[in-house]
Amino acid sequence: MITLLHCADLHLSGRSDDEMRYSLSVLDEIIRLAEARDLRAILFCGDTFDSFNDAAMMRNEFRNRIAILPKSCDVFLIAGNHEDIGRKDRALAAYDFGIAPDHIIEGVPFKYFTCEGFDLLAIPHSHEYRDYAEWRMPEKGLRKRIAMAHGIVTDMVFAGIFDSEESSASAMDVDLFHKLGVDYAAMGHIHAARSRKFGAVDIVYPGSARVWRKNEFGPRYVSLVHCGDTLTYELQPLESAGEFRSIHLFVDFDGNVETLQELQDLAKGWSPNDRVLLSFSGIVEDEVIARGNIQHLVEEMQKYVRVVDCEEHVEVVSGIASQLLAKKFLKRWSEKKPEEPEKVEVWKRAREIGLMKMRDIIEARR
Ligand SMILES: [Mn+2]
Repeated sequence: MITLLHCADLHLSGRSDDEMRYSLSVLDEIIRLAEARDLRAILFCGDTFDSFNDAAMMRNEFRNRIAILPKSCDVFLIAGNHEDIGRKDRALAAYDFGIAPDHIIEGVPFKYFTCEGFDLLAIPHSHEYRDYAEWRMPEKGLRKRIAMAHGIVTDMVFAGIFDSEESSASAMDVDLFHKLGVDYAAMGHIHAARSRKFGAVDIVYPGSARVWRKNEFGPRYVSLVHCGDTLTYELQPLESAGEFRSIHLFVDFDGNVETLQELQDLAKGWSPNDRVLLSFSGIVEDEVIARGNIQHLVEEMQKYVRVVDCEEHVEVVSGIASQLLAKKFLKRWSEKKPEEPEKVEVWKRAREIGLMKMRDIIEARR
């Protein structure tokens, strides 16, 4: 029994110092995993780099890490759609990534390898795969056949899983894997982890190996593929990748935001590698006070996680509290303060809704 590591969409990026440090820390973890597990191969299934320029720029960083791997661990890398960004007529294989140049697969429909303990069909990202019926490869023997590819498998389409980035790739038919006798399809491109068995083939998307952008929720994984007479796999979470978290915070009319203490308690369950989106919404009388509070909270939370993103949907209705209609409303409202603490939030929200209505009425009169 041998073990391979299937990793996808690492998106190594030099966009900023933090992005570079963070994305490389995930590669470091993958290399540590390979050492500890005595892996036979690592399969980088596309979008290993965020763009061709990132690949060129970060090749030394990549090579230094690959150099740590024991000689018994082979490395294969297929081009994804992101390696084509800014490619011009350049070839990845012309650069020294510390990988045997013929293990970098690009610019061909596919490449076939006979390895110790498994066969490998490597399919780089392409605009179409329709000619697969003509692909010729050796008769399947006893060894398991593993494919690595970057794109969408049409049969994996469930409502709502693709966004514009993901639907940019061309689709493959699951029949491609059936026809070519594939037992395990190591897929890249879809950033959420999902897998499904179709007949004899396991189609596995481990998801992006790191948080690449907003809304990539949940742990990030690589897949460990155990291959012998039988084939099994397990998704291994990557600690260094952290998680994306989104928290909605309410700004009240006076510009106060939820207390820092509550957020700090929540942060106890977070990892320093996490990325958190704080989105603020509410109606305020004075934006300067509200933004001061928001800024303070964001700065405090930056001590707990790698990145704090901030979205503000704050409406300003200045001077409304001095309007006669609003004054009456606010007087009534303050008299209705509920006794039960769990109802206070609803009561506060009623003030925002009421004041919004007031504003509409006042503006309509003008
Ligand atoms: Mn990707």
